[in-house]
Amino acid sequence: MKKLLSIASMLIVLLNLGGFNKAKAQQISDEERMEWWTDARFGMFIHWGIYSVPAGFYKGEPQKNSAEWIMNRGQIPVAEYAKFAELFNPTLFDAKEFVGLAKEAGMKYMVITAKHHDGFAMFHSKCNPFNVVDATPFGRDVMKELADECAKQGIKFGFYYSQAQDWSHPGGMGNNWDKIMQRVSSDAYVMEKALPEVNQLLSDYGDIAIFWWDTPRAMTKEVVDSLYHVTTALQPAIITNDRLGDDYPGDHKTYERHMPKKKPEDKYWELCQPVSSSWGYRSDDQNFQSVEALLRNLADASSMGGNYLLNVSPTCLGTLAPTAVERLKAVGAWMKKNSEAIYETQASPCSRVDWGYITMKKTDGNTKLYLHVFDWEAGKITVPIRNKSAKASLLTNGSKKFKTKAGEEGLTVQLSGDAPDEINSVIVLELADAPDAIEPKPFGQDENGVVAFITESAEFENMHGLGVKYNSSKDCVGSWTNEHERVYWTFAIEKPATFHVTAKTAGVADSEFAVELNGQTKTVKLNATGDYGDFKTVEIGKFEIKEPGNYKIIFKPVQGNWQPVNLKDVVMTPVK
Ligand code: H79
Repeated sequence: MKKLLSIASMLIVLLNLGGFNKAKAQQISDEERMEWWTDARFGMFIHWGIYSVPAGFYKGEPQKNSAEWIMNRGQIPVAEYAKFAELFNPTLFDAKEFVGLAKEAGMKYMVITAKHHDGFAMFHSKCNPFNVVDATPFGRDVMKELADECAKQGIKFGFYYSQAQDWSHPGGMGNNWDKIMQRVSSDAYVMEKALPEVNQLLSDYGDIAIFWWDTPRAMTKEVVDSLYHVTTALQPAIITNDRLGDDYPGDHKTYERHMPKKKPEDKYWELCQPVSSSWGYRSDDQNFQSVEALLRNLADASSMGGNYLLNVSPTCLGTLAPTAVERLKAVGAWMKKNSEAIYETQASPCSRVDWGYITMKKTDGNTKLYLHVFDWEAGKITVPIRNKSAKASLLTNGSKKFKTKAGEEGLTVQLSGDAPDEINSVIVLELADAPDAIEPKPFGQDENGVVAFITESAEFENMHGLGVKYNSSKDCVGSWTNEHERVYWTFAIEKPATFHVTAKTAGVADSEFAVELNGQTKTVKLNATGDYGDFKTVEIGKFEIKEPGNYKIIFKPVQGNWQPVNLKDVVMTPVK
């Protein structure tokens, strides 16, 4: 393994990175390095590859899930998959138009798939002929065109690179279906392909603002270290995510598809999400998020201090579906008038509100709260702060003022007239003092001392927000296939007691979980109920709580005995 590290250092010596030391000498603090990224709040993700040729269909059959997984879902042999490259000819692609669209939408950065799990390089890879220049009739380095255009138009540019999986290289992770492939070691893959390609991407494409790793499967510490070393040595100001290796936090946390329910504890985080169902282009994917949903996501992420990386999926002709363009332009029209409430803002100082979202800007002792009002019909809205006075006016028209009134629950703003924006009207609340937030009463016991957990409020320990999650159609916790994932609720106890805990589970095989509360653990066997929708009550046992305070009830799969179950209706009843 030392070999890998020495390869990494050799590459750096070979490239004679005189700049390396210079960059080190100019090293900036993490905070300075992250500043543009935090200010930006909104970026464009692009999943583009030769999977846009089959566009979700193989041999006439739709393949399930996201289009970039088609090689895996269809168990397509490498030689056969390579034929899609011969059909990849995106003659309508225009980097200028693409970057222009990101800009028009109000996005400040762009991250594009240089190589996805399929192993195809969307750039002119020097070590791998399976690339967009050498293997397609198109023959243009689309990454170079986009990198140059982003530099021209002032958009920060970054690469997505799947470093562990590679279904076309015999040493890459993930391909267990191509029986012709003569496997080689994963070290060979890293040394022949991943490391040189990452190196090239960081050397030949100008300033690379972001490196977006994905699926850190079975990455050894040596590989992670050498990839990390090359990245930061070549582009010292680069921002990397938390997906390089399991124990490598990177600069920011990632959430995939699902918005965190409450503000993450991490200082820097980003939600990535496709504008429709699939990341890569699927010809049958019409499930576009509405403009309202997109504006909500942007405001929601900003109100919790995070970034929103919204994905689009170019076709094999190099264009976007008209609906995707329409959605981005609509978001852009809103941003044109209201971006002050997004860029350079901080998280809301308050807990969630039911009428919309709050973002904040603090400058020189002066605090502005931006009230993103989605529910104008409410007539009046309450901001949960104790501050007595504030000036309220419309962001898009400062002369339009609103009356405010201090009360028990906070400062109420009286809305008047028609909604200024069809979706999200922003009111600027200027506070004379620092915001003094009113904390909501924590969830806890009812008048009988019972704690009836709301299934939808469950929290999870999962990977990047994927895996176990709330299933709204069955009102249960579901997709719990991974035995390392946990489900928990936090709650407050005012009247201590011994509690009898029950829950409902459903599953098609016998399973087992452990329930932990206040230092006590009960292991519970779960009998198959026959169907994932057929719930049966399970007795979890008795737990003693002697002190009032805040607690957490945690459900953990028993490793080795775990089979997926759906979970709902967890109840703690005081024992008489
Ligand atoms: O690039 C996008 C995804 O392809 C990638 N991350 C985003 C940004 C990603 N790779 N793996 N995963 C996300 C998580 C694994 C999902 C899986 Fe599945 C569940 C793999 C197999 C089952 C979803 C369903 C993908 C294929 C079938």
